[in-house]
Amino acid sequence: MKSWLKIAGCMLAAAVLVAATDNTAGAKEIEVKMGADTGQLVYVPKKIEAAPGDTIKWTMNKAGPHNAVFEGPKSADPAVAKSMSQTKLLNKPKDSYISTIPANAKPGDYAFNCTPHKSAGMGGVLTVK
Ligand SMILES: [Cu+2]
Repeated sequence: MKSWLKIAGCMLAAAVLVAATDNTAGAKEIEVKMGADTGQLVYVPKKIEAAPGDTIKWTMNKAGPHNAVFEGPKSADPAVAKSMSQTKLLNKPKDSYISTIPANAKPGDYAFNCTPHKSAGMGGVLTVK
């Protein structure tokens, strides 16, 4: 009985340790609509705040085709910007893809835009905390 308690205590301590050190434990998914419900060429929202390990779900909404390409030179870490980029154009409402913010992503701003609508101002900024 006593040793059973000891084992249970160790397991609990290990579980607490894992929860405290795993920074993906509280990862969240942020949904970004591509194209406003009213048909404007914008991302909704266009300002995103997230942490390493979080994911961004880009969903085609209105007035496609759209994509979501991060700009290396306007990002805190160009390699991370490239890894999160979604170059494929989506045209069908509700089609989506997911970008994961790497665990080692450098904090700072990452600018993104839509290739066909960049000149129309379709862009946004992800701030990694
Ligand atoms: Cu677009």
